[in-house]
Amino acid sequence: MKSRRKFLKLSALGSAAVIANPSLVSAKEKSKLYSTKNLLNQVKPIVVSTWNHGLEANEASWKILSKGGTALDAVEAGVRVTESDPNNSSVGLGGLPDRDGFVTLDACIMDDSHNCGAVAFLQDIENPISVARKVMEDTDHVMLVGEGAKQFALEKGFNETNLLTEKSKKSWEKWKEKSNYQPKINSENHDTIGLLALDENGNLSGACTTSGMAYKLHGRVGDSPIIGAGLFVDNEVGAACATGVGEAVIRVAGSAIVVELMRNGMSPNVACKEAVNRIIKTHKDLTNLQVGFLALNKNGETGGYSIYAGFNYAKYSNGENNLIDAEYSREW
Ligand code: SD4
Repeated sequence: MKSRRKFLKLSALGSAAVIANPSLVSAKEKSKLYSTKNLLNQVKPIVVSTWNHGLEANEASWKILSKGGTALDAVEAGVRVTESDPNNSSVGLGGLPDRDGFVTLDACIMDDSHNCGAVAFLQDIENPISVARKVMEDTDHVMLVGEGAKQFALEKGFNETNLLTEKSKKSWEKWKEKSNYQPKINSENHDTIGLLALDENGNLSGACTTSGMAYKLHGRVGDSPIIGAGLFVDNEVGAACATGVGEAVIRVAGSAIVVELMRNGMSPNVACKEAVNRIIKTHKDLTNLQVGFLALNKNGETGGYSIYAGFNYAKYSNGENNLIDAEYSREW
C-alpha cells in the first residue's frame, strides 16, 4: 500500500504534469483544479499589474486589500493612480493624443460575478475606470462610448478636465513635423495599465485603462475597453489582461482565451504563452507587434508572457511589491 507521504508526492507530480501538458487534463481533473480543497493554499490577497507604473498602482490596491477590502475596490483604486499621473503618457491625464490632437480614453472593469462596465473614446474625464464602474453599477449596459459616455460621466458628477498636458502636446507637435499624420505603432507607445486582484475572501476582479496608441486615427478604439480582449475575469478560474497592439489582441479574444486556457489546466504563465503563440500564428508580419498578457489564477498564481522582450509586471503579495520581467517569444 502506498504510504500517505508517497501518495502526496505522487499527487504533486501528477498536478505538475497536468500543468506542463494541459491536454492531459480530464473533465474530472479539471473540476478538481479549482476545488475548495485545492484552494487551501491560495495566495491572497494579491495584486498584479502591467509595466513599471504597476508598482505605484499596486500600492493603492494593497492598502485596500490588506484591510480586507474587495478586489473590485482595489482594482479601481489602483489604476486611478496611473490615470491621474500627468507624467504617464499612455493612460488618463497626460496621455498622448490621437493624430488630430485629442486625448481619447478607453477603460473597463470586471468583478467576480461577471458584472462589467466599459467606456471607450471618452474625452475630458480624468478617471475613465470610475466611469466604467458607474456604467457597470448604475446602468443595464456594459459599454458607453464617446460623447454619450462623457455626458453620462458629467451627469454622475465627474469633472471636465483638459487631459492634454503641455508635455504631451509638445510630443504630438514634434511627431506631426515628421510623421505626416501616419499613426505610428511602436514599442514606446505601449503602456496601458491592466491590474488584477484576488482579495482576502478569494474573489477576483480586474481593471484595464489606456489612452490607446499614440497618434492613432481619431475614433480608433483598441482592446483595452473590450471585455474578453483587454480584460477578462472568471471567478471560478482566474483573470487576465493585455497590453500592446490592441488590434492583435482583439483578433484572438486575448484575455478570454487566457482565462479559458487556465480553466483547461494551464498555469497562468503557460496560458499567456499560448495566447501569444496564437497571435504569432495569426500575423504574417510581426514587425513592431508587441503584445503582453498578464494572468492571475484563483490560487493566487501569476504569470506573464509577451511577443517581444521588455514586458514586465508588478506583483504585490505577502507584503512585498516587486517588478518581474515576463518571459517572451523573441528579441526585438
Ligand atoms: C491599445 N492595448 O489601445 C492598447 C495600447 C496598449 O500598452 O496596451 N499599450 O491598443
